[in-house]
Amino acid sequence: MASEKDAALAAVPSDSPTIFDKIIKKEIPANIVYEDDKVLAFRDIAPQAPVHIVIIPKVKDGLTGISKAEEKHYEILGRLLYTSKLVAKQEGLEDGFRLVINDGPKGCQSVYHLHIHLLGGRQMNWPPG
Ligand code: D5M
Repeated sequence: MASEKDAALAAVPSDSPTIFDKIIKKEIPANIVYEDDKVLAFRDIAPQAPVHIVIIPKVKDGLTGISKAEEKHYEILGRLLYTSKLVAKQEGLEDGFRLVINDGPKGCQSVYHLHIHLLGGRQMNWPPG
């Protein structure tokens, strides 16, 4: 199986629909842990920690990644961060957690629909790989 790095290097940055659009439309199954009108959160298919959740905007609106953010995205960016905190609480991560946004090939991004990784349930290390 390809590593996350291999998947990221093979991914072609584009604004085309991704696997996350299929999850949003419920065309493929996902373990959804939080949903509202703007944001969806589901368990990562390849967890890197006991708790590993992906938090995404339901409407991409050009946000293939954080590097494409514009002023018009202020509100959704804030909602994504705030939702990350809500989900961390929901998952019982009182002792701490990590939020990660990968961007572009060197940032190890493999899915071009902005997402925040919420990782927890184990001791994190620094620096990250
Ligand atoms: O993170 C993209 C993440 O998306 C990666 O950790 C795997 C996850 N992923 C990919 N497909 C699925 C499905 N179908 N369900 C749940 N999670 C999924 P990146 O930062 O782009 O490398």
